[in-house]
Amino acid sequence: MVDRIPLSGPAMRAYTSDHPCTWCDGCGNYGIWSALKRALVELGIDPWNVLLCFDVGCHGNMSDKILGYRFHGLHGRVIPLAAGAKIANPELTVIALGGDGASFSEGIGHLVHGIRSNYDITFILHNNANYGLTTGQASALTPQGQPMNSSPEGIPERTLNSMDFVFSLEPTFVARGFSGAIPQLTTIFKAAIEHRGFSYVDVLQACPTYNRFATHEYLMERCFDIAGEKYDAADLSRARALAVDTTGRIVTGVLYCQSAVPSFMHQLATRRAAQTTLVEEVGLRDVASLCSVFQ
Ligand SMILES: Cc1ncc(C[n+]2csc(CCOP(=O)(O)OP(=O)(O)O)c2C)c(N)n1
Ligand code: SF4
Ligand SMILES: [Mg+2]
Repeated sequence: MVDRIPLSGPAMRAYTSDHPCTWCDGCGNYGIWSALKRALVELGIDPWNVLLCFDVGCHGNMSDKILGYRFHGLHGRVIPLAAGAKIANPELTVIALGGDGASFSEGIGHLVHGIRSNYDITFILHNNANYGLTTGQASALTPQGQPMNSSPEGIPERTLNSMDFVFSLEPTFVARGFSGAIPQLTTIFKAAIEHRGFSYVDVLQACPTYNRFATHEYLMERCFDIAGEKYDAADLSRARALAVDTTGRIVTGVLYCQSAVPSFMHQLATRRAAQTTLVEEVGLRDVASLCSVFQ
């Protein structure tokens, strides 16, 4: 893995868009945005070799604040979009970015099948523990009883333990980062991109406007980098126990990595012997006669 910006390859400006950011002051999306660009640059990935797929939400507004190929899809549907693109062109680096609202409610089924299929994509969860874009509604990851804009008395439902849920699906890569720790987040993103399978990265993201319970300061005090300790990231049950327990310190870093499980394309019998990508196999077709049916 490259630790510094390489002498050749893209520079940060290759990913720099002219569009100004519109996130609130202090929003954790700034940190995730910076770390993502830095990770791509440090890995020497040019913008024309990456596809960034965005869900709908505050985080999704990153789609025109960064360069590279980008797709801004429907709420909760980012994983199938990204998986389809990767299947069509396995040579692309494909990254999907989604919010906690989208990923653990509208799109939870896609998350389940993304992990079990082990598509070779990186999934970055912008976990601000609320529906930010729709002005601070409770999501499945908001603490039970926490007063929110749409539920001043707090929601009655129990909070979904997202990490326990993800580990129950036998993932091949799980990491947790914090939007205020950009160098560590960069290292995590690089490891996730390099993993050959579905990489799940939970980023605890500050949302000063609507999340008053897990603030930047709160996360700063509790987040602890496991990279500084002797740690075996191949031990699933230890990783799961560490990930689930956030009562004291919150363990961050690459928590689990299993590279022996083949990715979806390597399991797909019909593609195993293929010498070309599906994108290369798509021929040019004249669809004029087909369109005439609908005139
Ligand atoms: C199927 C569907 N449901 C709901 C919405 C409305 N909606 C748009 S963004 C959003 C909140 C997004 O929250 P989250 O996914 O956590 O992202 P954040 O804004 O917090 O980054 C909602 C409910 C929608 N566009 N489509
Ligand atoms: S509402 Fe929260 S997540 Fe959305 S831009 Fe503002 S601080 Fe960021
Ligand atoms: Mg959210």
